[in-house]
Amino acid sequence: MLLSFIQTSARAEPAARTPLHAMLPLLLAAVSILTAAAASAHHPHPLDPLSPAELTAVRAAVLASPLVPARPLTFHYVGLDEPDKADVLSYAYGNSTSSSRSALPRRAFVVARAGGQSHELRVDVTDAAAPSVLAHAVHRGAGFPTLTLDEQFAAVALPPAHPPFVESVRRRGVDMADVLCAVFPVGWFGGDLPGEERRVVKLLCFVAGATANFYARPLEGVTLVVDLDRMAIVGYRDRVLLPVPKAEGTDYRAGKAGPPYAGRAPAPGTVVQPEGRGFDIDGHFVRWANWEFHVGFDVRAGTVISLASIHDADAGARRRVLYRGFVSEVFVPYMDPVEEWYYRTFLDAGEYGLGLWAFPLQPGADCPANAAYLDGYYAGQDGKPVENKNMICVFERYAGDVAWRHTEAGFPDRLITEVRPDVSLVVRMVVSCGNYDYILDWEFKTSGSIKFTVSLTGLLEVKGTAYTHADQITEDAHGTLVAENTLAVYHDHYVTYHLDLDVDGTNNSFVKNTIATKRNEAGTPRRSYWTVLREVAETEADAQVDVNAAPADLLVVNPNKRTRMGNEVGYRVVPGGATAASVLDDDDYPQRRASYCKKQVRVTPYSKAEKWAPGLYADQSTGDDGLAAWSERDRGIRNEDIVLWYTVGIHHIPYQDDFPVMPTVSGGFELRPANFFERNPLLTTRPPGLDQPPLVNCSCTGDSR
Ligand SMILES: [Cu+2]
Repeated sequence: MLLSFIQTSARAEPAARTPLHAMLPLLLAAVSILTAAAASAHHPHPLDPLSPAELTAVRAAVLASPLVPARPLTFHYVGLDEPDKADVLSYAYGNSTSSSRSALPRRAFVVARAGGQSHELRVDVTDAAAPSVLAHAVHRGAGFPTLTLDEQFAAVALPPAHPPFVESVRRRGVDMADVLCAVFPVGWFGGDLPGEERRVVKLLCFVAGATANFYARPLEGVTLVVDLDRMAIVGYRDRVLLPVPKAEGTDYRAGKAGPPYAGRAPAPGTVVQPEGRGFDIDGHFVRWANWEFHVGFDVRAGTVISLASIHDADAGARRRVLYRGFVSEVFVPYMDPVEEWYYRTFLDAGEYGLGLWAFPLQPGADCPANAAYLDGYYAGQDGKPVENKNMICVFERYAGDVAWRHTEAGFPDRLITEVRPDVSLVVRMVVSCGNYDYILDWEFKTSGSIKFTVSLTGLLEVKGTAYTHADQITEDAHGTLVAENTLAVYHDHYVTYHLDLDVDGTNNSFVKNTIATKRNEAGTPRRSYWTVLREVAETEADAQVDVNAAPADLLVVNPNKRTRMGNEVGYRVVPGGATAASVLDDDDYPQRRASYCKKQVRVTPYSKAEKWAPGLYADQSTGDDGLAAWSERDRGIRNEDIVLWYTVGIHHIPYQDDFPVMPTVSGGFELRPANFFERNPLLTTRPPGLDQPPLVNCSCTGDSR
């Protein structure tokens, strides 16, 4: 949302001294704009993200197309239009050898704005030297595409030239050179027929001054409205005069927040892998231990994992787990109904772009010393490729955990102990979407599990207030007083994953194994016990699950594949500590836009068009073309190609400990094999120390007690 990264990356001076109008040129210097790179000698994999050369070709084709003659034309989304799934599967798992596989077409899906309309284009770039527009349509429904960085920078440059704003800043005794503004989507609150709404955003402004944490110092009460198509201020209100919170105690930068540093520090440490990394990165494919998967990038979703499969040593075969998975949306509604806050109901992926707001990871801090890094490329507003360095890291995690163990003390003459240390592979991206930071991890385990972890950190969104002590608060303050004149407002985070699971094949079913209490009628002294009621979901309605409603195991199974014992092979969805669901009223507008957030689990039949939970056009969306609306058709999902949608949810009541920068809080879930393997796939893993140096944990078998 804002420009704070510029000061640290491109300027040595304190952030506070950078006036608003100086921001845009700095940004342009801070990112490297690439010209067309030489086309790769190799065919890209069909799921590879668009290369710089392909992005350049997309731009050329769109700008040359007579279908969209209006200018200026701005690019809001350019992403891979992946080939049909059947074609990708036969490419990836078919019988042909890699040398004989013919390349699939390379196509881009584009959303551009021109002439006050949103245009959708499909562009073929199979031959990047001769790209062609295959299809074009004008979006007629509600909503607008993702905001570009350039238009946000242009918008936040407007207020200092707006006389009423200058007066508001003066009234608060603030130096305009210390003021920074940020772009806030307006949400949707009824009104405006689709196609008639204006593409507007609100601007809220803050004071940096002596701190980098300007979010902690809002110019509360001042709201500007900007029409992005006209790039002009079309609304202004200075509703209430409140103190600007002081800068003292808000900075988080080393040297500003300390010394003194707190307490005794942990000893320095690093991960050493004497034989080097245990994984290979071949193009976009990562191969590690028994796992193989493709790592892609999308400017809206960020990391995209595809074609994840696991080698089953007992079966001597590679088995499919996941076709494609990514974060579909991050919904963050705030819970203060006043004028300056009621509309803060962010859809971070659709409105801002998770990949767009992912910044270079810091080696040795964001990711351990043994990490490898992947770059990403996206199209800027002008369509030219922009390089995003070190955006995804991949590393083996030696956390000191145990994969499995047993000590057997039952023999009178000896003690048997077998331990296998846990090592996993993490794929990480960090999204710094304005004030908040999301650390998004995919963790692959040799047991076959995939763990999804969302870690929240960064800066709270706070509201200026007259309160200086909690005792003064006599009515609902909608937040926690975390500092003088500073209320951290209640809000939610809903991170929704799109997971096209293909468990051991394309067609799967969704199974609910509900724990049900039974009365004992066996004549033994027990009064009750529980057993499992197994239900296979027939349609989408059967698979909308509130995981807190009743204890149950939720599985995606392949009804066409069974273990030797006759159990259907499957994967289990294991919620992990962040299972909040939205408690807003059903008729509330943000709830209608993200109504899927009332259930953590949903299942839909696979449709290439159904990627984005709030719909393709998230900005000012109405919910009429999103996950919940699609599911109203209540399509069949039994033994079909199905997609699991899982929402990690956190009700966030802030506390003082979260201020001025929040210690990381994590939640997530796990996909865990459930009758997928014939037995524990780690049974035959070699214990460390047997024929290797004892580097991690230990394993010992002996006679001594
Ligand atoms: Cu939060």
